[in-house]
Amino acid sequence: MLRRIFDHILEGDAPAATECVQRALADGMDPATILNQAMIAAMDETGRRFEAGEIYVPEMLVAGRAMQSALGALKPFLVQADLEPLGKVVIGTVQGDLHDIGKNLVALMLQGAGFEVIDLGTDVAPARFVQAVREHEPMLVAMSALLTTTMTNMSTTVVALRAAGLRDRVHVMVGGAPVTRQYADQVGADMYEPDAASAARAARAAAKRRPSV
Ligand code: B1M
Repeated sequence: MLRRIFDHILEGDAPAATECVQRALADGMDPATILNQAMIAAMDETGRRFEAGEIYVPEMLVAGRAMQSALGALKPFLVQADLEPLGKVVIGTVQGDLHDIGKNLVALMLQGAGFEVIDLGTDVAPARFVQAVREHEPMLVAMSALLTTTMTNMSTTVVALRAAGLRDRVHVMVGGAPVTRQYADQVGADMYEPDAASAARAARAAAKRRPSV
């Protein structure tokens, strides 16, 4: 079943991928295994094939759509309804970047961990992050980037938060494939997390302490 989910996502067959995920869950398969071993593995293989020139942007796009659709089937298993609210998180993919699968996964896990998530979507300009912090007063700003050319906008956003006098009121977490802990330190973020599950754990821990700048 994992192999079939992997193949359907790679082929961009959203209905088949979603149906297989539903069947795997109904058979009692662990959601994290489905996510990591089939779904994220299929995205990695898509990226490998794209880099090797074996597929092009349209194929990558349909694989991404199949992934999003299959993630929908996983959602009820990743979000627990009975957790106490822990505060608000403003999340978005940084300016210039349209990748949202990882960001959506992080948003889902944060929701599952008990946060109210304000999702600003993709291609989020620093000024929009600033505006959302003013409006919603979150405890955490979470930024995702998938491109080496856009990750620099994490720094621009931190600078904008600082200029608006808001940086010391929020924790800042960054993540996404090209981002590292060292890069997070460099851009003035408080936290770097490599995946959605660890992002949710770190956010829960951060909710218990004041932001440090
Ligand atoms: Co794009 N793309 N893409 N793409 N794409 C990559 C990222 C790439 C690595 C492919 C490759 O060449 N191997 C490459 C980037 C190279 C680089 O910069 N180093 C690339 C490129 C080049 C491009 C374009 C420039 C292609 C072009 O037009 N010539 C273009 C850029 C468009 C833009 O953004 N301006 C482009 C477009 C696209 C699509 C639109 C077709 C599509 C996106 C669809 C969508 O997101 N709705 C797409 C896809 C699907 C990919 C790959 C194949 C898959 C990305 C993905 O969803 N992975 C990708 C290759 C790859 O990643 N292996 C690739 C699964 C997802 C769950 O992982 O987002 O890493 P990820 O999230 C992880 C962690 O990183 C972490 O948690 C998740 C796991 O639990 N995480 C966080 C993410 N955000 C976090 C935030 C946190 C904490 C953890 O805290 C706040």
